Amino acid sequence: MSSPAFSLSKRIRPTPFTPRVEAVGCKAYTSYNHMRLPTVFRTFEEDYWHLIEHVQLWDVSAERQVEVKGPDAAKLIQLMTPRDLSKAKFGQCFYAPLVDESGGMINDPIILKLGEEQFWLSVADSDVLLWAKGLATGYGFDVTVQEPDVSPFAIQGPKAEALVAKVLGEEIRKIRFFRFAEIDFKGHKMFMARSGWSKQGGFEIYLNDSSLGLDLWDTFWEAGQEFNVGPGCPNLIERIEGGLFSYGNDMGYEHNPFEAGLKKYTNLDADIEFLGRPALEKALNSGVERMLRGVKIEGDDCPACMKDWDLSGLSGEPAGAISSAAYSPRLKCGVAFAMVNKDFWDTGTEVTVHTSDGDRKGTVTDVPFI
Ligand code: THG
Repeated sequence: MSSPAFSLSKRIRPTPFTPRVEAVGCKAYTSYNHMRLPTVFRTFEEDYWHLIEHVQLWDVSAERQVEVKGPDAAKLIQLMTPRDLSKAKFGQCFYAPLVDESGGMINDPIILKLGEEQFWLSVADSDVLLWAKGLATGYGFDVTVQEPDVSPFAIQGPKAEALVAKVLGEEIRKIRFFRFAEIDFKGHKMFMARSGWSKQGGFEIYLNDSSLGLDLWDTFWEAGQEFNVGPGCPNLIERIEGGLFSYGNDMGYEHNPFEAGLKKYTNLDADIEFLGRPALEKALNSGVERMLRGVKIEGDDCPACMKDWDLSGLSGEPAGAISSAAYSPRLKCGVAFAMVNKDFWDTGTEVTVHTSDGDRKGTVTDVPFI
């Protein structure tokens, strides 16, 4: 049975790189922040091997920036997240859960501090722009909240550093993980961070002028020939192996950061003011009933692309649900994330995975898998 195609229109916005992404064989998009995010070029598995062996150019423009600027910027940003940003400095990136008044997750962006009064939230797929505008208006904050013309372009893979050094100069090797610096691309100043949604290493250039998108792509493409550069995108297999959670798939509004496995980015002990603090304190004290965990699934493939499969204990009790799954060519089994009920979340617990292709044996594990 073939599934219907997804109709593209202006509401699923093209990016500054779309013509190139399509010219080099993008096979499918997902919609992310109302924009096109490529999901596959050759096959998930071919894209995966190429990513872990070479270097890829990724159009991750859909990771939109929500810019908060003005005298109350730091206050508004802190209000949105339980991660302590009081000591944040220019040049640092922070992975942080955003939570609402009830402690539910609104998003899990990377936060960049551009100045004392200027931040970018590099957001996952939910409407943080509207949430931030609403808060700014409701609290009467002296800030502007807008989406600037900024489109992240990622260079990922083991040869990424060599390629980026060739194009932008040896200095870039000094940029540390989750730090950003100003770069010069043909006379245009932009920010670039050592970050990206893979565990293979690499950089993200925050392209700040859409009209330069094709030139940026072509420059890296040509310089990358000697490194076997290829097109790529966040890869389902690699990101599950590496323990990278996808907002909207693995967690959403209905989960708090503890359930989402993001406790280490939640600083309840810090003297900071954020929405949902009472709810999160309560959740921490009473403990949560479910948590995002890894599940290894037996078998030499992983069926279908929709993975909303139930889990049960060996005597049939409900144990949770799978949220993402793929076959791992390196581990030679299925790897999945699942929201797992408390009684089953210990490492090594055996469960039954009710896949669309029949039942499989599963074992609860820690993430990352690799
Ligand atoms: N890059 C940029 N924006 C983004 C993403 C990105 N916005 C949406 C989405 N991805 C945000 N989610 C994540 C999740 C994990 C990481 C980055 C973005 C990540 N985590 C590190 C890890 O797991 O190893 C740890 C980071 C830390 O501990 O500080 O890289 O990819 N621009």
